[in-house]
Amino acid sequence: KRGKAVYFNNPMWPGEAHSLKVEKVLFKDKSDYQEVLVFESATYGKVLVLDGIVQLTEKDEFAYQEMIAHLPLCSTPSPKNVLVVGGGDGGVLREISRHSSVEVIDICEIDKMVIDVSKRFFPELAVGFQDPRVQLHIGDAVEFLRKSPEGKYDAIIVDSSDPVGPAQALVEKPFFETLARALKPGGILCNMAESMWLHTHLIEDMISICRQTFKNVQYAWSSVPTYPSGVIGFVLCSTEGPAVDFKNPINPIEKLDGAMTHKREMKFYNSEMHRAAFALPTFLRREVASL
Ligand code: AAT
Repeated sequence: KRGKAVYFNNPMWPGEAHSLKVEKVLFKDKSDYQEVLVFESATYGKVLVLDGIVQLTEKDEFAYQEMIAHLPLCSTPSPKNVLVVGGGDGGVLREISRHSSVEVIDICEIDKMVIDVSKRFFPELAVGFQDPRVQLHIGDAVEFLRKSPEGKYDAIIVDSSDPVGPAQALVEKPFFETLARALKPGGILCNMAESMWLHTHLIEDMISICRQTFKNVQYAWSSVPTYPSGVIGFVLCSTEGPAVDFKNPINPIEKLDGAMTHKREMKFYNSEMHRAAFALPTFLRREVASL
């Protein structure tokens, strides 16, 4: 009885739980930051879980990684310097590497165990680390951005976990200020922004913080079956500088050499999905008043 109650106690989604049948636990350990679990599921392939929260499954990871990477990178004419916050599995790196204009891909992940586990169990994602443009920094992104040179990046992608545990500070105003400072004029931020069904208040807070720091702020979303409520959102922001029209990709993926010739074809993102991602249901527009 007590065991069952624990399932429904996650503060991010009280009263509900999503289950996947476990065929075999492949790895379980406690890092300095969180509990790391990998299991083989019956129907979604291998699954990575941090502190009891599903971060990715082999079956649907591409929907999230492709959207969080290409929504910002296809919204900027020729991205050169890109930073990933979190994303230690390497999936977002894999997607960024399709963009041949990119010269530097910095990644700041707090937990080395996530990287090691991904290299061992998720080679299709960890392949992202093999790109010679990738520079890995292991540490807290808050500290990394505090020290980052001003105006370095064309795009920053915050692929971080939910704001319980090590990612808590990543949804607070001082962090967004350091992100804005690290971007070039007209540079773009794409931030994982939870579920419209479960977290309208979190989304509202994030959007209002971003509006204080950035010029242009938009919300987009995508379907990811194994994330709570089956959807995940993204806040896209640009700094003062050339106007950015997020809804119409200026750097369409269909025109990139790397996009289709890459060893692994894309499965989710295309320009039509990009435009569709910004269409918002009426309740969300109403609840997040400024959208
Ligand atoms: N692409 C997989 C999806 C993730 S992983 C999020 C990563 O962010 C984790 O590897 C975690 O260790 C890292 N992280 C958390 N806090 C910090 C920090 N302060 N600095 C650097 N990295 C950090 C996200 C899935 C979203 C799930 C939605 N429910």
